[in-house]
Parts: sequence; structure tokens; C-alpha cells
Amino acid sequence: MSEWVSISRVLKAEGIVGGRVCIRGWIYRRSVVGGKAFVRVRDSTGVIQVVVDKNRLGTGLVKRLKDIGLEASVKACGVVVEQPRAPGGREVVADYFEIVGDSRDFPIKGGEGIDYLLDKRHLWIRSRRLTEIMKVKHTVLKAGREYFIRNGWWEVTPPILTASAVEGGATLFPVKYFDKTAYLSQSAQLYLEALIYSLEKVWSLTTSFRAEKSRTRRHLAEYWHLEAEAAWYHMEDMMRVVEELVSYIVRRVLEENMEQLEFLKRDTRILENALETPYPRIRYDEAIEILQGKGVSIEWGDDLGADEERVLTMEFDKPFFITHFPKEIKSFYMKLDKDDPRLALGFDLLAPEGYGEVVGGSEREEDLEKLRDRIIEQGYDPRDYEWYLDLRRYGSVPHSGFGLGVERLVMWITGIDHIRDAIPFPRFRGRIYP
Ligand code: NSS
Repeated sequence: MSEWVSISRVLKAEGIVGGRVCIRGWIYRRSVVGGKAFVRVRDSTGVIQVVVDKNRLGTGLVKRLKDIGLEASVKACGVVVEQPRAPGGREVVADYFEIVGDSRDFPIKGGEGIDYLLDKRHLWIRSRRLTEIMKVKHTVLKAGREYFIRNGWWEVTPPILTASAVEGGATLFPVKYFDKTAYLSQSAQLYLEALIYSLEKVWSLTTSFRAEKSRTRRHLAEYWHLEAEAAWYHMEDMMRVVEELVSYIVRRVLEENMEQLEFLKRDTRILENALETPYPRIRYDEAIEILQGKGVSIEWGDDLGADEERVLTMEFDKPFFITHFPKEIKSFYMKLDKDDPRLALGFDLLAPEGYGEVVGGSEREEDLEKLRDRIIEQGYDPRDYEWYLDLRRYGSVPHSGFGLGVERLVMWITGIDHIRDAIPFPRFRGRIYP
């Protein structure tokens, strides 16, 4: 038997037509006409038609292929021929065909409802659509890592089991931790802040957890969080890192995933706009004015929800920042604007086309007393944050950081309408299986 060849090679490689190959994969579709079975086999790289002729491989096999369920695993060898009627223009005429793992009545046939499909997610993830999205996500993760490595940032590994809130107590997940209660991390930020005193520029990729009470198109209970923190960086310095990172990731996806984007019917023009930095910046004040001008009922001081963000994104054809939020709607750790202490030096990056927030970041309060006051003001107990306050006691420095929601970015880049498809096994309220 020859060596295993990927299906994309069989479809694309020059000089392979007329030669004999062996492939392996899963049955994607099949039909039996006369004494021939036309079996479309997929592997991780593509789909190709394999022809099984009863005169060559026996009536028994062709009969079995007539009854077999989709997704059975198979091995096949044969000569590659040009075949304009086959998808991809080539097919394999089998001289060897083996059913490795049988499949009876594959439970996804098309047309099922969303809750049923989510119950069968372990099988549904084989679909072409979810596979293409996962390939884009792979590039997003790879490009994020590349960006940080190339620019001299240290990758670190913060804990997931934590003792206190970063982003508000309402979305904490408690877990039994020996004889205490711990919480699943909402953000690595406080730990990254501790690490900048030795490494200066750090980043991490971890899961973050949010016990979001309501089910929305853009909230998961467990998501992948790409976070960075740097000593000496002010807000504007960190915003430049964010726009460079996002444009780098988009560039890499456009270089590597055109096939996926085409399959997903993504209009890539708007992605191309995102290659060019700087991204537009507006202040919260201006955002409120724009919204009021469009008849949205919102007051200065209100938080911007998904609906408000959607309206704002219509004003831009590339990602853009909103900065300088009222301190009441932002977390305790944000530094206040010295020119207007009602405002926090926070920034959000919003993706266009209705997608909204993808990144949240800020300059951090570096002064011990001010930070303690903010912790109390927001209703937390400063004793829970003693270690964090220590960071302001021993060599405090100006510093800033951000967190990027990986699935939010994948959602926008792939143009999908629900965050659940940006992660293989989505977790949200009411869903923990499979
Ligand atoms: O709450 S954030 O806006 N900010 C933080 O957690 C900071 N402590 C990060 C930091 O500065 N190191 O969350 C950051 C991003 C946000 O912009 C979203 O893109 C994403 O994390 N995010 C989520 N994605 C999916 N599902 C949920 N529930 C979710 N919550 C936030």
C-alpha cells in the first residue's frame, strides 16, 4: 500500500493525476448507481469522490456502501483521474476499499433544530462550516502569539482558581476549594499586573469565566481571553498595541484562510479596511451624542449595551475605539482622568457591522490610596485585595493593559451571527452537555 496522502493534495497537486494514492477519512455523502458506488470521502483537508466498482471490488462491498450511514470511516487506494463531474474535478478509482469504523444512521441529517444540534455538538463539530471556523480560529490564536513574540512580550501562565472578583461579583462562578470558596477567573489582569514588575511586558491566553445570567449572541460562560499588561505604558500606548495586534491577526487570516472565508461567504473588504491603523477613536461623550442624535434614548452615565453598540458600529467601516467612560460604569482598577475625574481612562475596541466590543482595556490606578478608595467605593472589601494593593506599595509604576475576547474576534472575522459557533463546545446558561 502506498503512503497516505491528504485529500487536498489529491485534488490540487500537480503530477498526481494518473498516479496511485491512498486516502483515509469519513464518508461525507454516497450514492450507488448501477453497480458503482460514488463515495465522497472527507478528511481534515477536503472532500474527494471515490468510485467503487462492483466488478472490481465485489458486489458485497457495493451493497454495504448502499446501506452504510454517513460518517463511517474508510480507507481507499486507487488511481487519480480527472473527472469534471466530480467536486474538485478529480476522483479516485478504487482498487482497494476498507470500511474501518461502521456508522449506522448518523443522527444529523440536516434541518434539525438548534437545541437538538447542541445536544449532538460532539458530532455536529464535524460539519464543514464549524470546521472552517475552527481553522480561522487556529490562525487567530497563532497570529496573536506571533505578534507578542515578535514584539518582545513574555508569555505567562496566571491561575484560573482565584479568591476574588476583577469584573464584578455578579458574574463570578464559585467553586468548592477544599474548605473555602474560590472563583473561576474572570480575567488574568490582576496577576498580569503582578508580573510586570519583573517582566515588564507580559501576556497570557487563558479561559475566562462569566456567569452571564442572560443568553445573548455574544456572551459565553467560558471563553478564551487574550490579555496583555505592560509597565510604563499609558492608555494611548496600549491602544496602539491593540490596533497593531488586531490588524496583524486580520492580515494573517487574509493570508492563510481565504478558502475558509469564501466558504463562509465573508465579505473580505471590511477586513481589509482593518489592516490600516490607526483605528478611529471617539470618547464616550461623543458616543452619547451620536446615539442621542439618532434618537436612541440614553443619558450620560448609562452603560453602552449591545443595542447601543450596534448603532455606533454603523458609523464606522473598520474597528474603532471608545474611550473616557464615566467611572461608575467601569471597574475599580481603572485610573481616573486627571483633567476630569468623573472619567476613567478605559477604552473599548468595537468591531464594525454591528459586532461591537471585542477588546476592553485601560490605564490602571497606580496610587495606593486612590485605588483603595475605588475598591471601597465599588463595594468590595479591601482586605480581599491586600496582595493587589501591595503592588502599589513596592515600586508602583504607571501601567496599562487589555483583554481581547478571542471568540468575539473570530465571530467578527468569520462574519457569523452567534458566538456559540466560534467555540467547539459552547458553555452558557442551561448548557453544559456535551
Ligand atoms: O470584562 S472585559 O471587558 N475586561 C476585562 O476582563 C479586563 N480585566 C481585561 C484586561 O484588561 N486584562 O473583558 C474583556 C473582553 C471583552 O472585550 C470581550 O471581548 C470579552 O472579553 N468578553 C467575553 N467574551 C465572551 N463571552 C463573555 N461573556 C465575555 N465577557 C467578556
